[in-house]
Order: sequence, then structure tokens, then C-alpha cells
Amino acid sequence: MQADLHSASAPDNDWRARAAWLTAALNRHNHAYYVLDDPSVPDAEYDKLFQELQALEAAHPELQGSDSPTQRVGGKPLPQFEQVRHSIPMLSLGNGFDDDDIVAFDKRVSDALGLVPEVDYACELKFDGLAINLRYEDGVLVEAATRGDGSTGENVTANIRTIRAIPLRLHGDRVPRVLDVRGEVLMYKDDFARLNQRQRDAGLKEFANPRNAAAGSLRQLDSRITAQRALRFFAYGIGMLEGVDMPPSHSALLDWYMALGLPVCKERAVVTGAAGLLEFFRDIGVRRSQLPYEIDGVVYKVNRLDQQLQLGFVSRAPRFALAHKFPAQEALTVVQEIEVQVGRTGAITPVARLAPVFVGGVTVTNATLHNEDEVRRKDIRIGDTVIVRRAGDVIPEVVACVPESRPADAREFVMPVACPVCGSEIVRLEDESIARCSGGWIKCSAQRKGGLQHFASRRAMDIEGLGDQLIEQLVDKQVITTPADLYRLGLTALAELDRMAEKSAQNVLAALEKSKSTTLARFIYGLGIRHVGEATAKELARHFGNLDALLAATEEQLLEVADIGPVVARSVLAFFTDPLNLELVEQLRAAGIHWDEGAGVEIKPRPLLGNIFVLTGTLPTLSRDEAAQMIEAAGGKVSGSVSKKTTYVVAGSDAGSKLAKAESLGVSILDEAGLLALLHTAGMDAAPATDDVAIETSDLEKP
Ligand code: 5U1
Repeated sequence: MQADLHSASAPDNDWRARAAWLTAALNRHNHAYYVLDDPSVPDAEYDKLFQELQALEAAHPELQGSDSPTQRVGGKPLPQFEQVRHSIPMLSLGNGFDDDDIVAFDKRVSDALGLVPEVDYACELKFDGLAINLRYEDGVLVEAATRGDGSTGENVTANIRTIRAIPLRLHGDRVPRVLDVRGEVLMYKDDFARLNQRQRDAGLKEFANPRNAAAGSLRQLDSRITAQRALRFFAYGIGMLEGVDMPPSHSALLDWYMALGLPVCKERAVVTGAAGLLEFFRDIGVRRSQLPYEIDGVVYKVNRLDQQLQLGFVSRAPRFALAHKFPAQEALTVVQEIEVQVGRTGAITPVARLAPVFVGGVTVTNATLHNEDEVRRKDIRIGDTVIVRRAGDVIPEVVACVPESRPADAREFVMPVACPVCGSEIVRLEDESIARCSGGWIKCSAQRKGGLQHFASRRAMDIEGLGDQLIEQLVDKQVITTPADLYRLGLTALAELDRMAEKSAQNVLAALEKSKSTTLARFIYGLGIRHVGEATAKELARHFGNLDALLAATEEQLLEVADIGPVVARSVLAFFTDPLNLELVEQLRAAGIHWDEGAGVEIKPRPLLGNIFVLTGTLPTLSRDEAAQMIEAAGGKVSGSVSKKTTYVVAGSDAGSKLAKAESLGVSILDEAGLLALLHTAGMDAAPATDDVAIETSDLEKP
């Protein structure tokens, strides 16, 4: 029976049937969300079904099939990845960079096929991710391996099973005996930004780009960490196939994959000849920045399988395929001036004004230099020739200068003493890398604009139609000063702005009204408290449950919130003790901003609060990062040096001077087993926290 999710006739009297129904329903919802890109139920509904299935499986473990959606949460950490030999090697692709390369490719192909004047090609995207082989036997996912060197990869099955886009069981009536699906694991740009925000909030290292984040997430020995990372997958190739005939063309293969329930990217086309290839390339190039994931080019494959076989291979790449790469995203240009920009927290960022240069499809005239120390470290001077990099949508940055090209009159950057916007003094605290305008948002319109733009942004109050330029106008014309003023705006004031028709003004007012119904987490995030990113705002909302409890929180109480350390706690406290901020909060509440209060106060246990640990030497099974995560999850702090304040030194093999110092100071010394026992006694699960550790990943998987 194909029971409808919402149907009252869904079986619930018989637990076995109910579990089967829940499994099917959850798998269907995963497919709708991750493969069809068309969610079928709200998240809360999905969670309810998921929890019901989990409870049923806990009561009747024999129900827990390997394709159950509950099996995507990750399992015990592996000591290492096993090696897997690919039955058919995973090949790489030849590259083309300009129109001539593509015309030459098409000519090579049509000449080799003889008498074929115009060849049909399947065109698709070249994802900036990690190539993977998925082995399905009788429709069940049995093994997943990285590309590795093409012949041998690593067994990452446990991690791959956590990716909801990947079906654990294939659908339909043409399920083969054996199928190797090849494709790419990647991370969407939005998910990458959220992950890095979480890394920042937790004081952890950020990932350089979505590809590194995807690679780092997939190459985790602890699949519970992978399960926390939003990874995606697109299928684009095939290895072994048994039990079903090979489809006659590449496009038919991808259609079949879709029928099997595998995710296939919808950005694909079948075109004819070199002209068709170049048209596809240009079309994707124009839309590249709007795609939700990063790509570094497109891929062309001769569409007909018999023709592919006829063409064969050269060394490790097929003759029938080519990657057409986008131009390099780095370029050389000259720094004409270095000016400073003022951010919403008053942060002063040096910005290089550049001689216009074409990088990765756009003309760049400005690039961030991050902060004064970076300018000195990279030794960038006005007049220098520099390398500019543009990665996806990220603000272009100056990577390095070319010292040989430095002119004699190159000038050093001098940090101004006064804010270029409001004239207030620029100050830089001793232990901070960032200089700031001391004007605050009352005096400094740049901070006002930044704060309002942040408040209205999608992840905060999500006020649609209230864009950055509109806010700039409203501030410049002194129509608004604070976020509370937004809710006092009327049709006349808005309609008087440049380029604002009455209909658009009405839309903005409707969006403002809609934004009043929000969540506590969005509201806290929207306030723009320093060091409070989205993840911290969520933690604060979850922990305190209502705004008044947060407003009344002491520093000690703030420190009890998961992942909040002294710097964040002091920043939150300072924000909520400033009378102007308190008045703003009250005005916003009075304007009608509301959320569901008292969603439950969840206080995570922090049994090791106040204990300082130092890790030294190599532990037998845990990495230092893992041990540190476990300690911090239990409320302990990890320090780099031993002192009288140290509570425990955790020592592994080859521990050196830190161990000796601990002995001389009489500090308690634990080995790994001792640490695990301590965590166990403290009631903490002896497993690394599933939160994030940024792992430096090399370009291991890239052909
Ligand atoms: N889209 C796509 N990416 N990609 C990468 N197709 C594709 N095919 C590949 C590779 C390495 O290889 C086969 C042509 C062998």
C-alpha cells in the first residue's frame, strides 16, 4: 500500500507495518528534498516522523534495516580508512581552456569517428567537489570509496551513508545486480557559509572553500561529524554494471539514474558540434555565480555510448570527454590607493583600489586587505603590482605582491587616526588585530547603515525588498536611525525615495509587517551583538528560552551556554547593559516583533567547568583535536601551556617538557584511558563532540 503521509489510514496499530511505512515516507521526503529539490513536508514534520521511527527501532532493534533513514546519523569512529581497489579505474579528464581548444576537441572526435560531420555531446557541470564511487548490489548501497589515485581509493561508506541525497536503496524496476555510480560529493555555498560561521563562533579554524569543507567532512574518521555537515551529491558516471543493459547514451544513463532515485544535476543539455559546446559554456558562465554550488568549468562527453567506446582512452583520460575550465580566478594588477572602509561594528578594513582587472569573469576594482597587520605581513604598498584572487562570490582579496615590480615611489599604507565617515578617533586595542571607529552607531553613519543592513538581512529579520541601497538612502536622508525606526516607516516616506514606485513601497511595508513574526534566535542575531553569529544566537535562544531571561543573565550564566566563552559572554553582557540597546529592544518589542516564548530551557551539562587541561604527546586513539573537543563539550578548557592553574595534563607517547613541568608542579597527569574514564565519570559520552574541527585537507582527491 502506498499510504499518504498525512492520511489517517497510515498504519499505526501494527509496529512492523508502521516502521515500514515511516521508512518509506522518510525516504520519499529525502528524495523530494535532496534529489528533486522540491521539499514535500516542513522540517518539523520530518523530524516528528524520524523520531517516531527511531523510537520504534529502539524498541524493536530487528526493524533497523540498513536502508533505514535513521542509519544516517553516523557510527563509531574508525581507526583509519580501509583501501578499496576500484573494479574499473576512475579516470580523470583532459582540459580545454579556450574556444580553440574546444574546436580542436570536436575536430579530433569527429575525425576519429570518421564520416560523422556533427557529433552530439552531453554537456554537464564540472563540480568543485570530491569524486566518489558508490557500489550498489541488488539496489542496496554496500560500499563507497573516494577516487584516490584512480585505481585505489579509501572506503568512506560510513560517511557517505550520512548524506541524505544519496539513496541507501535504489528505486524502480530496472535495478541492476551490480552498479558503480560515479559522481561528486560537494557542499552548497550557503551550507559552507553556515559551517564557517559555526567554526568562527566556536573559535575554530575556518575552511578555505566549499571543496575543502566537503573533503574535510568526508574524510572524517568519525562519521557522526560528517553527519553534521550538509553534503550533497550529483551522479555523472558509471563503473561496473551487471544485470541490466547499458543505456545507449550518456543522457539516457543520467535519465535512468534519476529513475533509480539518484540525484542528477539539472544543468545539463545535449548539443551538436563545437558551436553547441561553446554556447553551453557561455550560458553556464553567465549563470555561474547564481548556482548554489561552485563549479570550475563544464564537461563535454560524446553522447552515444557506441561512439564513446570507439574513441577509447588516452593514458588515464577518455578521448570522448573534455573539461572546459573557466579562466583562472587570479590576476595581476596595480594597487592605485589603499583606503579604509567602516563596517557595522566599526571595524576598519583597508581596501586596495586597483587598476581594473578581469578576474574569473568580472572586472575587479577593489579588493580587501583584511586588516593593518595583513598589509604589513604581505608588505603591500601603494604602487605595487599584486595578485588578486576572486573565489566564487567571495569579496576579491589581494593574495600577495610581486616585489620585483615595485616602483621606486611605492608608498606604505598608514592607518588613519580618524574615521573617514564620522571623524571619530580610530582605536585599536592591544590584543586585537582590528582597528575600530570609536563613534558607535549614534555618531557613525557607516555603522548605522551596516547595522541596519545586518538587521534586515535574510538570516536575521529577513525583510525582503529592503536592500542595502534602500537602507543607505534612508540613513543618508535621515529618515531612520535605528532598526526600530524601520517599523515606523510609512508609505509616503518610502515612496519619496529615488527609484521607489508606490507598489515597491507597499511591498517593503508588507515585508516589514511579515518580519514582525520571527524567532528569538533571528532577533538576537539581528541585533548585531559583536561575536554573536547565527549559531551563537541560536544557542542563546535555546538556552534562555525567552528574551527577559537573556536580558537578566549574568556573566556566569552566559558562560553556561554551550560554546560561549568569556569574550562572547562579556560582549553579550556589555550589549544588554547599554541603556541605548535596552531601549532599542523595548522599542522593537513595542513595534510588535514577537516569537514563541519559552520554547523550553535546555541546559547542557558542563561537569568539567573550571577545569583546565593541557594535552601533550601522541594519544593512542584520539587526535588532539578530538580530545580537546570532548573536554570542551564537558565544559573544560584546553590550554597550551602548563602552569599552577592547570588541573590536568593529558599525556601520550613522546610527551616532552610539558609533562616534566606538570610533574614538578604536582599537576595531576592522565593518560588517554584516564581522560576517558574522567569524562565517563562526569557523565559525558566518551566520544568527540560532533561539532566542528576544521581539518586541513590537501588536494588529495583532485585529478
Ligand atoms: N560532470 C562531470 N564531472 N566529471 C568528472 N562528469 C565527469 N566525468 C568525469 C570526471 C572526472 O570522468 C569521466 C568522463 C571519466
